[in-house]
Amino acid sequence: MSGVAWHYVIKFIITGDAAVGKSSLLVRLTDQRFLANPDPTLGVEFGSKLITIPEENKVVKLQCWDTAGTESFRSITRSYYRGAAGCLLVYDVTSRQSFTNVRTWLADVREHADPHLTCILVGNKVDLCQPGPSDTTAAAPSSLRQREVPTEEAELWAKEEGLLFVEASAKSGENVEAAFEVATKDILTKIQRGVFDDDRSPGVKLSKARDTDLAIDGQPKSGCC
Ligand SMILES: Nc1nc2c(ncn2[C@@H]2O[C@H](COP(=O)(O)OP(=O)(O)OP(=O)(O)O)[C@@H](O)[C@H]2O)c(=O)[nH]1
Ligand SMILES: [Mg+2]
Repeated sequence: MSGVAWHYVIKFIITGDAAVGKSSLLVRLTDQRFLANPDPTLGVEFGSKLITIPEENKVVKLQCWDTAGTESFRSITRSYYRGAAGCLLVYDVTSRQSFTNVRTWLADVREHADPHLTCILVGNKVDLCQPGPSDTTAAAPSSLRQREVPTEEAELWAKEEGLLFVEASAKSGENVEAAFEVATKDILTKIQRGVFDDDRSPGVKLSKARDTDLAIDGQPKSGCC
């Protein structure tokens, strides 16, 4: 694929408590797979993915910085907040503590990131509280866990804080790409309104290619030699 087969590059950060599934969400997005025993992230990890937003007729390259949830890495991970245009603020729907702690993560992001950054609250691991014998992606009955954060409560808090919201599962893949898409659409709207631009916003980069050289399937329209 051509190196210029995108309209925008958008920088995302992924934050939240340790073990809520940040790296798993990124691996699901970029590699469409789930690791049962991933190593905890040491500092930051990076992943990239091209997505298409058909409604906007745009191809967007997501550059995602997946940060460690462990406290000892905070000063390193904070330095990656600067310049991000999007943030996935992740908690585990079976952990009340991880939801309580997203307040601290959000405060941290607001202190160190672009004030116009788009933030989406992601309640991960919904598969753990979804029984259903016909649903192969749901947890086996023995591994079912109690949901500790009701959807309505998280949704309400997200609304109060001006965040987008989705529940997802890195294990089943449910809503993973959708979380990034919803946030990306919001960022594209901000670009159109002039909130983000190429000069002032390091988290957003515009393609130098002409629009006519790009197709929404991510492939260049011409120059196939
Ligand atoms: N059932 C289930 N388990 C998940 C899901 N996402 C992650 N996990 C598991 O949760 C554990 C932690 O996942 P990670 O992706 O390493 O969590 P993290 O937030 O990146 O953790 P740190 O890097 O330490 O901050 C692993 O055992 C994963 O397999 C999910 O959607 N469902
Ligand atoms: Mg991780």
